[in-house]
Amino acid sequence: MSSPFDLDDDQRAIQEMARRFTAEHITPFAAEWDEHHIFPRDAVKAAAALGFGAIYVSEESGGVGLGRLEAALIMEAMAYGCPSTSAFISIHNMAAWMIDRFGDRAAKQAYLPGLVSCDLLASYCLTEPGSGSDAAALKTKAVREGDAYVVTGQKQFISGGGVNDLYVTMVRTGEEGPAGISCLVIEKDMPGVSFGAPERKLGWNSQPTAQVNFDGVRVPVTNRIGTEGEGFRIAMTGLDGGRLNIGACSLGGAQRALDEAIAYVKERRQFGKAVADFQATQFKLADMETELQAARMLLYAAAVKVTEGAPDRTKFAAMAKKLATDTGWSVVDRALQLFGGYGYLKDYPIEKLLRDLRVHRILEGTNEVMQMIIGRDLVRG
Ligand code: FAD
Ligand code: 2MC
Repeated sequence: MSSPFDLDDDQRAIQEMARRFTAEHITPFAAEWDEHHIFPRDAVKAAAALGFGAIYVSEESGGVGLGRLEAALIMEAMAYGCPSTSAFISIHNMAAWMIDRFGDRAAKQAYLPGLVSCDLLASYCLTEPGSGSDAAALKTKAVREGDAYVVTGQKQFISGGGVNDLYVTMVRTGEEGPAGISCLVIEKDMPGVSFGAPERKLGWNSQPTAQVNFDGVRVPVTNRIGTEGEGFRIAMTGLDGGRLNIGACSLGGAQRALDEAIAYVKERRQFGKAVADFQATQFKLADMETELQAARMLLYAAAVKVTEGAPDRTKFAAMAKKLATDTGWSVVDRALQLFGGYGYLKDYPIEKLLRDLRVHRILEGTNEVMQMIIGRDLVRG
């Protein structure tokens, strides 16, 4: 894979390390994890040993303290082996960073050492049965009683739901709308926390997705991240980075599909020659490569903006997420076409990539929500 950016030596070393890790710990097992719905806890722990559980958590808190471009390089590399597993690690990184960036000393001390080593795994809980895209309409209530909040409500589609230890949860502590939302860290074992059955999904089978229920859960006030009413901004700030990572997962999965397709068409013969020798094939590959590199360039540029806190970072993260996930899907679809009927079989990795990448156009904000963020920014007076 040639890079569109002049990555520096450190970035290349990080990329290389993530590729080697993926080849050893992820790629050989991904099909089995998918088929048998195995959550690869050991592989996640092994990733944490390289610092991949806390890529942009500060060094002061025990993290690696890297930027978002480095995170994207790591997510992209791991997604080459399994987009679902890479995305799971990405969500953990987002939740850990939120605690590091907005939590007070007590919350950081309580949770970050375990999160960095992935002895503790974290979920991000925003979506509810009645509020997906309109996230600020969430209803999960947290009522202050002395030194605790009593939390009641339901979160829907939570990645890692049931297996993870911590749930970074957006709750309503005040008025309707975004200003009434706060962010709490809720532990799996707190009385009143329960989980729905794992959802049966098209892809993302190496990690469970489940409803998380809160029934009068007493959460210490010290587990609040940020001030009361700051939760929505914290949630959205987390997603600026999360969306880059999901885009990077699409790039990695699509690059794998492109590489597999190139190898296949060079071998496969029809009409007396290799399928690679048809100009139609070469034109298709040319478009796949061009579109993938363009999406990668935008994503890396957006990552630098998020690292730097640029004023237009949210718009760029949204543009990058939309372009990378739409392009990733379309590249994998064309790769499957180049495989002919064999692409549809589980004997090859393409159909899994297609299933895994489809959901990237939906989660961490649908691509229509990305258009909304970009469009609003353009017409704002
Ligand atoms: P809806 O919001 O009901 O949208 C339905 C359709 O309407 C979509 O096409 C949408 O784009 C469109 N639409 C909605 N509003 C508008 C508008 N104003 N203009 C134009 N079109 C619009 N959430 C979490 O909080 N944590 C997680 O860990 C998590 N993991 C997930 C894992 C999986 C496998 C899946 C499938 C989802 C996960 N989600 C998670 C939830 C995900 O973020 C939501 O599914 C997503 O935000 C969309 O919400 P929704 O499904 O309620 O769709
Ligand atoms: N960074 C910082 N602050 C932000 C922000 C960002 N990226 N985006 C919004 N805010 C602030 C904004 O400035 C405003 O604050 P103030 O009133 O002080 O000016 C406040 O938040 C409310 O913002 P909006 O007025 O834009 O809120 P609105 O309700 O109109 O819509 C929208 C926001 C649609 C962008 C948001 O609801 C959204 O992103 N929806 C999609 C939900 C989503 O992405 N879910 C993903 C769940 S996680 C997941 O899927 C996983 C797999 C983990």
